[in-house]
Parts: sequence; structure tokens; C-alpha cells
Amino acid sequence: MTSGWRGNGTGNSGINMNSDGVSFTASGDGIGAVTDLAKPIQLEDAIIDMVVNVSPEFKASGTSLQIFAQIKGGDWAGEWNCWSGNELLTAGTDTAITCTISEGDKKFNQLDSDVQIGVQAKGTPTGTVTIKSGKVTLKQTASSSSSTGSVYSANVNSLRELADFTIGVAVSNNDSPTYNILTNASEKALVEKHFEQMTAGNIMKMSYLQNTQGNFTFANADAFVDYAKSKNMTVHGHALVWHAEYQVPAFMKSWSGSAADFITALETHITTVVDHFEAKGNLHSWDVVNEALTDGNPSTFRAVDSTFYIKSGNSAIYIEKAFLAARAAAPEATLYYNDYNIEQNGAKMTKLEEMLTDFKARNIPIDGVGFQMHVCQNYPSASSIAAAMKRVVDKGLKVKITELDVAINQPYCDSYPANKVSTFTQSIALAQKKRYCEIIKAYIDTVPAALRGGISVWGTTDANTWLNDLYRTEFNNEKISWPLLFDSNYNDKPALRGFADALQGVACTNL
Ligand code: 9MR
Repeated sequence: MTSGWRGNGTGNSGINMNSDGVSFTASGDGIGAVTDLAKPIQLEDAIIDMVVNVSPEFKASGTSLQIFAQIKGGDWAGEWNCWSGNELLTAGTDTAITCTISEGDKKFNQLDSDVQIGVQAKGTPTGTVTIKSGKVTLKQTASSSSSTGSVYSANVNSLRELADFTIGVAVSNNDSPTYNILTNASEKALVEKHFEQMTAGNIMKMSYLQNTQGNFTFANADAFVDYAKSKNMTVHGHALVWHAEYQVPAFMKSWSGSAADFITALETHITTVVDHFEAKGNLHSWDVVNEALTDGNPSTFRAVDSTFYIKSGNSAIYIEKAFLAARAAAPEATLYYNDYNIEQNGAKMTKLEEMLTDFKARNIPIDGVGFQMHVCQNYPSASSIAAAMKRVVDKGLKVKITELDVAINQPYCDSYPANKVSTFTQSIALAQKKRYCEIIKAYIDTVPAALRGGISVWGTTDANTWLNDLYRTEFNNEKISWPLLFDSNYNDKPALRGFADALQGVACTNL
């Protein structure tokens, strides 16, 4: 834990926060460490679990610890009955202690005040106490579709502060009037609190930037990138070249000139766009080519459904040309090839590996692979994900998770619709928490720090995910994919806690 805690108690000499936890010197009765849970917070009947480690001096002093919760301001009412006696503690050994917050008058369901929770020494202590981890489990269900107003708190002050690699999120600008990051205060608040990098969900794709040949329209993307910059966030550029029908400019689709001129037009797009955003100063990475491989076995370069392949003279040469143009325009930027399903470690990864080997042999500049990671709740396994990432790591290339989401319902997941989930129950929310944790853990365990390009989630809340749009018919217009870290009302989901647990080295559980 590196932030969010402070000392409490008269004469507290302060706390020490490092990767080991939060420590304080127990120099007197009531000395301890606390952290805030922001209102509104329904803490009544919540369980606070902590893992603590006390020094031999503390143990020898015979004193106890007390987890407590306290409503800030006013008369600072609190829960003080949670004793962890000295006999429960072993010097130098991690020990779990717990407290159920319970007050008859329910004043811990707070709308008006923040609540602080923490642990303090009682009696005449000496020595030090380290809080290795802390968890708050709220009583109410974690249903994100509930309209009861119940709110889950993942107790994460800021996700980005827990990670030593970049934590990002895809957001909209004018492609979604409702969820526009520039006008929706809730989007802004959430993005600014938890993330340090934004990816444009759509507006930096080709047709948004050069719909007609030679006519570049940067205003929307500029506003997006400038906003990020004003909040000290970087932008991950997405995507310079993508075959998907809806965003390939018409002039490219209907290209009737030579293949060589088509490649030149493609290079012009890349050079103009990368040059433009280089000048901003907060865009240092690009998805240069997106989804150029098929899902077949064996996988091949996409052909019949790719304007780029066809107009390049039925050739995949456009891929290397794109990387060369991007590198020329941005010598320092990190250049990624980005794709989906490669985490399943199959034929597609084999084809990708082949391309990486070939690029390396011929000095085609590429720095890493973007794993989109639109995954199911139960597939692929964390070990398959790790194995696929290792294949990229073994090439000495960076791995960035670029579009993470974990679908509860998805037509290609879990025998849908036979196993369709109709209600996002607490147990499903907690299973998703564990799944997020295991994915992040697989990434941390597999990708060495120097090769971590970071992790971005593909959207903020369950209300605004591409899955709801794409599968509108299958989902009968309901928003039932529930794939993200925040519910439709911008509240934390257990998934956020799972993400944080992995970052903090806490075991992945569905508790
Ligand atoms: O989130 C994007 C959605 O709003 C668009 O309609 C869609 C177009 O196909 O693209 C979505 O983002 C995709 C991303 O650009 C590339 N990887 C897959 C993403 C989900 O489809």
C-alpha cells in the first residue's frame, strides 16, 4: 500500500507506507492508522478484514489491537468493540483479524459523512504494527442492475496508484453524446480518479480522421487528447490501420489506382496522424495495425475481408509498411500490433509469432503486442493467457492488455444462451472479481516489469460497453454483459476489488 492511509491518535509519529503495507509505531493507547471510505457508504453489518504483523516488542508489551470504524465530523460516533487480543498475535507472523461493523441505529449507513476505518493499539504498547492488507466486505448484494440504491465499495482510492505500470481506459468523445468524457461529469470523475491513460473508443480510427482523401479532421481527437493532457494522462493511439468495414474511409474501399499508390496513401495517413499527435506530447504508443489475422486454423493474414490486403495487391505488405511509416514519424513511440483471441494460445498466436520472427529478421520496427482480451468469465484459463503472453515475452517484446473486459453474457461464451445469466447476483459479481484478479495476476507473473506496456479496460461502466451494442438482438436490448469494473450507476463493482487485489498481491478469491 503506497497511499490513502494516515496516522491517528494523540502523539502519533506518523505512518510508513511501502510495498509491505502500512506501519505505525505503537507508542501509546489509541495510536494507529486509518483510511477513508467516501460517502455515500453503507457500512452497517460490513466486515472489515485485515492482515497484520506485529514486532516482537509489541507482542512482549502484552497489548491488543482494535479495528474500528468512525463517522467523520460531528461527534465522531464509532464502532469500538472489535478487540484482537494480544494472545491472537504472533510476532513477525501475518495474522488475520476481523471486525463486523454493527450499530443498532444503523448510523453506519452514511449519506452525510465519510467514514474512516483503521486499527489502533490499546493499552501501553511498544514496538511496531504493520497492516499488510485490508478488505471491507459490504453486506448488501452487489447487484449492478438493482434499483434499490445499494452501493458496493471496492475500497480502492485510485487504481492507478496501486500499479507500477500504466492503467488505462477506453472512453468516448463525440461518438457517444451520453458518455462523452468531455461533457459527462460522472465519466470524468471516474476516469480522473482511477486511470492515467485514455484510449479513444472510436474517434481516432481512420474514417474519423480522414474521411475523404487529404481532408484530415482532428478537432474531436484534439479535444480528447488535450483533455487527457490537462489531467496529466497519456493517450494510447488506436488504431492507425484496421480493416473493420465501418471505419475504413470510402476512398480506400473504392481505390482504383495502383497498389503502390494505395500504399503511399496509407503511409500518408499514418505519417500525418502520427506527426499530428506527436506534437501533443502525451501520446507515446500506438496500435499500428489492428486485427490483421484470421481466426482460422491455420490462421492467415486476413485477405478477402481486408481492404488493406486487397488494395495492396493481395498482399500483407501493408502491415510492415504501416510499422515503418509509424516509426519514421515517431522514433520514440511504442508500436504495437493489436489483436483479439491471441490469448487463447492457438493457431492465431502461432501465425503472429511467425510474423514477429520475420519482422525481427528483417528489422521491421515493432515494440510489442496488444492483447485486446475481450474474454469470457470462464474462458480462456488464466494459464492459457499466461502461456500466450509468454510467447511474446520470449521474443523480447512488450505486452499491453489493450481492451480488457470480462463478459458475463456473450454469445460466444459459456454455451450461451443455454447458460444465459439473467441476474447479476452477488455470487456472479464475486466470481468476476476473482476472474479479474487472476487475469491481472497472470499478467504480472508472466510479463517482466520492463516489458509491461500496461493494462487498459475497454470502457468505464456496464451501461456503455461495445457488447451491449453488438449483441443488442441477442440480449433483447438489455444490458446484460456486465463486463466492466463499474456498474451502470458509476459505482464500484467487486471486479474493481479483484483488479486491485492482484495489484496489491492479495490472493484472488470470490469472497
Ligand atoms: O468500442 C468500439 C465500438 O464502439 C465500435 O462500434 C466498434 C466497431 O466495430 O469498435 C469497438 O472497439 C473495438 C476496437 O476498436 C478494436 N477491438 C475490438 C473492439 C470491440 O469491438
